[in-house]
Amino acid sequence: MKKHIVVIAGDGIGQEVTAVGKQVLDKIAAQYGHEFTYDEALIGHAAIEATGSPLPEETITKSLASDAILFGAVGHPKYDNDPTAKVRPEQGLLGIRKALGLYANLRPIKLFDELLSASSIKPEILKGADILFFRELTGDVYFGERGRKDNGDTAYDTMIYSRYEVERIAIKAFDAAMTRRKKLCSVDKANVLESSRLWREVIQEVSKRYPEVAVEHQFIDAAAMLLIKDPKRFDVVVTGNIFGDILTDEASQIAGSMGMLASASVGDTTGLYEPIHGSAHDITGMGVANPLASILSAALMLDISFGMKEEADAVVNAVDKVLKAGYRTRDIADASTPADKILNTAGMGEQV
Ligand code: GGG
Repeated sequence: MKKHIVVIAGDGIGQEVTAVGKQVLDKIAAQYGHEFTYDEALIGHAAIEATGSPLPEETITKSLASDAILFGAVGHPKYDNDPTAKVRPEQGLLGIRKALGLYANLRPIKLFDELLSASSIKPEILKGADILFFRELTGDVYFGERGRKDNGDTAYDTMIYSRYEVERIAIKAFDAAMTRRKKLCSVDKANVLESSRLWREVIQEVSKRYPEVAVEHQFIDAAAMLLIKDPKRFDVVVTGNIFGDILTDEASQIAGSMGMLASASVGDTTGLYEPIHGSAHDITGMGVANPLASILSAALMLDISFGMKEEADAVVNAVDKVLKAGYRTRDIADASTPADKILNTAGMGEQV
């Protein structure tokens, strides 16, 4: 099969891990007789430096013309320390999700047994946990009206959702639940927030079309607690943009590290595949970032965008094998990992 992929590596370790994700795609193409062609595009701080914009028009054009996007990360510490900056790297990522209509962000919390000890949660609580998060991606406080008033002394961000926005992500999550253990947990804050009350109303309406799926509703605070206390109770979790962002960072500790979690952003156009982690400037340039989230994102691309299930499974199995052989990047290593098994970014890529 011929597929055209746009690589948007972005900032910081995004460059380092995406190079490895692409290497794995190349290996798959060679092994299975596919032809993958690539183009590159700018985003985030790298794009601001080159063009003045965090999301150049060319990046959108190239993305729309592609079969899939392999994405890295955006961010730069200089903006974190400048709250008045009007142009920021993150606008690139939010902008491309919106421009491409990528409203559903799938974040599988896949626990490799070999990494049970890498988590600070007890193995007996973790073993068998398998959760698929659906984070809504184009609404919420991320896209609601925001601003300052009272001469800048008061700031506001508006949490906003429409029935249509909730319904379309709900359908994706219920469809997924039907292919899994038929359990769906919707996370909101309906005891306080009006937008959450609409969220819950729509989930309840959509659930009537899926009588086989057992639905529960949790408030975000309770969900955050239950995720650590009893992760196995969850199958599919559907939630809004900000709650999903926070909960999945928390859930990365079930998988052992932020460096393990892949994601797929899908919706109206070309799918975008990226690790959930950011640009991690504290380790940028050191060559030690864990590339497995990028590799597993490439596997999601093969499966979801290209329908190459066997190839996707081959990638996941390769990761499993490498972990079983004891290889670790330093974020998933522990005191028992022999020094010669601790690999850098390129070394882990080579093993996979
Ligand atoms: N690969 C994910 C990434 O780059 N995250 C940085 C970021 O700014 N994310 C915004 C968000 O998803 O909430």
